[in-house]
Amino acid sequence: MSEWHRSACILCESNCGIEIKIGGEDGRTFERIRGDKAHPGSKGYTCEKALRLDHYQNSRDRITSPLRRRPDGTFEEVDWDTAIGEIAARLTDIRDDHGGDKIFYFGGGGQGNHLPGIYASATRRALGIRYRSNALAQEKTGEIWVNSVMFGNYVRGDFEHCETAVFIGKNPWQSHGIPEARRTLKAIAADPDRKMIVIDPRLTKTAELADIHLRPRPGTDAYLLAAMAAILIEENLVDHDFIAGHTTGWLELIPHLAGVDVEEMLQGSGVAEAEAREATRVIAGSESVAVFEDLGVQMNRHSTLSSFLEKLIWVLTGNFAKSGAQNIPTALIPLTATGLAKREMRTPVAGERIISGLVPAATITEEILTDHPDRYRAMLIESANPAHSMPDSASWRQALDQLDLVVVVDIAMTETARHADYVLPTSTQYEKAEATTFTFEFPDNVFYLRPPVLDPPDGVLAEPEIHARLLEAMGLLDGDAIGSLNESLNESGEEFGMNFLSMVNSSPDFAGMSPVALYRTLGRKMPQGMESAAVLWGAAHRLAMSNPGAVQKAGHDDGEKLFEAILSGPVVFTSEEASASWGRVRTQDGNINLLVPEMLDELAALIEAGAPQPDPDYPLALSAGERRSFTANTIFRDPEWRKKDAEGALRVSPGDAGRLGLRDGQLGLVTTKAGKVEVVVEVSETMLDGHISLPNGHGVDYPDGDGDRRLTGTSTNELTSIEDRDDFAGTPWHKSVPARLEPVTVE
Ligand SMILES: Nc1nc2c(c(=O)[nH]1)N[C@H]1C(S)=C(S)[C@@H](COP(=O)(O)OP(=O)(O)OC[C@H]3O[C@@H](n4cnc5c(=O)[nH]c(N)nc54)[C@H](O)[C@@H]3O)O[C@H]1N2
Ligand SMILES: Nc1nc2c(c(=O)[nH]1)N[C@H]1C(S)=C(S)[C@@H](COP(=O)(O)OP(=O)(O)OC[C@H]3O[C@@H](n4cnc5c(=O)[nH]c(N)nc54)[C@H](O)[C@@H]3O)O[C@H]1N2
Ligand code: SF4
Ligand SMILES: [Mo]
Repeated sequence: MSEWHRSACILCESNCGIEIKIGGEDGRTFERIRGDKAHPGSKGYTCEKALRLDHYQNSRDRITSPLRRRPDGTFEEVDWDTAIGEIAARLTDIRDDHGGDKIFYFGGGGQGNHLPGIYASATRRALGIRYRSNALAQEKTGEIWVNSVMFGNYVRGDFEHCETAVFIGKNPWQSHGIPEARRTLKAIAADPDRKMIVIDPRLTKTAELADIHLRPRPGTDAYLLAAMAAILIEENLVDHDFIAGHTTGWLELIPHLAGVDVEEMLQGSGVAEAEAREATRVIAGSESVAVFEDLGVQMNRHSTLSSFLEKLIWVLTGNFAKSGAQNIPTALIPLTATGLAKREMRTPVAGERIISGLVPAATITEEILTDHPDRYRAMLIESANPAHSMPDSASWRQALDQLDLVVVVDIAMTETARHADYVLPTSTQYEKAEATTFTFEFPDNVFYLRPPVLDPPDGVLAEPEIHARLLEAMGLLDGDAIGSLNESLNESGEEFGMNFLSMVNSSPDFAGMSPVALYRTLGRKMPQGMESAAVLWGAAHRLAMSNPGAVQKAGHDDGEKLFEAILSGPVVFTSEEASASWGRVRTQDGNINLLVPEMLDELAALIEAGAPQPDPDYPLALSAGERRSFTANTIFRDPEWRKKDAEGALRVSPGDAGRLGLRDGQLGLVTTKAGKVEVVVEVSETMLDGHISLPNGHGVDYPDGDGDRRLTGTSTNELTSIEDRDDFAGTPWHKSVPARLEPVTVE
């Protein structure tokens, strides 16, 4: 019998609410999927990808037994006690011999699951793990740093209500990331009183809807944005009242921007001056402007500087803390560490800047492939596939093989898992309660704890159970504390709450371990499959204490009521006025800080360097990893999920194709410093001359019906290099990899 179940899509940060009809012979097939109209965030919206989620749930690559590597590199199945016992012993030895800080933690969650990382924080704390990273450290860390310095917090644009929407290196028609993306874009395009500005070298689906489309040459946004900031000053388009009332550093900033030669900067980006001036005037003349910068600038040259300039443009025009502009949403659990660290942390070998607690993704393998005494010795990888997703896959394979111990927690046998010593199989995101911290809605912010829709198969464990067992096996979970908490839980919820709070307050060690402690106590009282929700009890109480007004305005009297609401389905957890954002600006004086010396130095260096010069060996800029209709990182492994673009074509402009003698559908050879691949060429009017592009998420292998593994498409990180990265944040330049292209001649 088929039944509908409520859940959410796990393919991008929008996490749209869905309903899944489960049926099939085994009662485990996702037969149909539709948008959940009752979800307060997505209101029934989905894109075409959600309908394919059966390829995630019922993948042939699923693992259902712990695996241990044999000396010959093959894997054997072992039982959980053996796996946990051996891993615990080896982690303990590595900690004793080299220090817990030589054990590296990577991952913690993907697009749909952030609870593993929260439970893992207990394991990190218990083992003394100091260095960690995840996908954010190859895209968002530059922006996070700028946000911390300017606002002391994380900001997001309100596209639903803005007069003007600006997308910089962001293609929400395909990548989403704003609520009900396509509906929102179409509404802006259809309204003559609203405007859309897109900055992208490519004529994307989003750009087709735009009023103004600026097409910088790949990797040159900093030049364009510097020119736009300078135009604001030159034409006196800034909001003087806002600047005087809410910012610090304006007078000192002026000479830095007044010194920018608009014409020269625009030559650096290839954008016509009239277009850049028009876009700047539209921004300055709008009642409200929402801005989204994404991978096109964040995985590119001068990315941190571009983030700074982007934010200057909307701050100087007064677009903060109001409807339709930038705001600071509340968080049940913050996705990033906001506010500035008291002391700047650096990585142990390369001395790179650590932002938001994350080691730059591009530096990790350098700090393993060395004989430096402080190199990382072991890695715990959870819900991530760095050997495919991080820059320079070859260096990852080598680094993983060199480590003393690699443990991977995943649902599938991934490119990364193949280099592990132990692979621990976990339940899918539809077999356990899951949630994300991608809660950026404003002013009504939504959290969704999805209950499981299927039972897990025998042989897998959810991540909180894995962490709890590991800590117990290492003797690092305080049994007396757990016993005392369980006793008070038998008394009453209130008793438990008081006991828990006093333990957290009196012992930092216990506080660090508290997610697993909650799981081992409160988790046991939760309905089956909901145990991993335990940690949200603490989060709900914390938020209700720190922001009672917004929680109550959303209809929850206190932390306990909020937790109950979270257990019942998708919920608006805070509701507030736009001006509330001011209360969350955490700079020293509560004003927005305009003067960021590190970025002004980078701006001076950019001006000094002049327009970028093409490399004759690699005359093209390759965007390695464009979002298309049928890409979803490596969440789907089965290539059958794609209805089109099965091989992931390389897009080339008609001009370049003509010059290179390439026809549509022909094979081309792409060469970069790091490697060469043969690809199918798609001649596309959407491309700017000099710019070529490959999709993300391709190039994974998958067993066919006979169990033979077949590789489909190009794995872009076979073509990327770790040294091509932002000087400041260490984020890679994936969107403008120097490349050349030639036809493949068939003998
Ligand atoms: N379909 C689909 N959607 C996804 C994902 C997916 O895998 N597939 N992944 C999700 C994830 S993890 C993320 S982080 C987001 C990313 O979402 P986006 O950042 O929107 O995705 P991309 O297509 O990688 O890059 C955006 C745009 O940058 C442009 N670009 C390239 N070079 C430059 C440049 O030099 N300057 C400018 N201004 N633009 C440039 C590209 O042409 C592209 O249109 O998408 C999410 N949504
Ligand atoms: N060249 C290039 N590289 C890129 C990009 C690009 O544009 N160009 N984009 C980058 C971006 S923006 C991102 S976000 C990263 C993403 O890269 P990663 O963070 O590595 O994420 P995914 O590819 O989504 O892999 C997620 C893993 O989680 C596993 N998984 C799924 N469900 C569960 C679960 O419930 N528990 C556990 N433990 N595991 C689970 C999946 O099987 C998969 O192995 O890729 C990046 N890599
Ligand atoms: S926008 Fe599409 S991929 Fe993203 S969560 Fe919604 S349905 Fe899934
Ligand atoms: Mo991402």
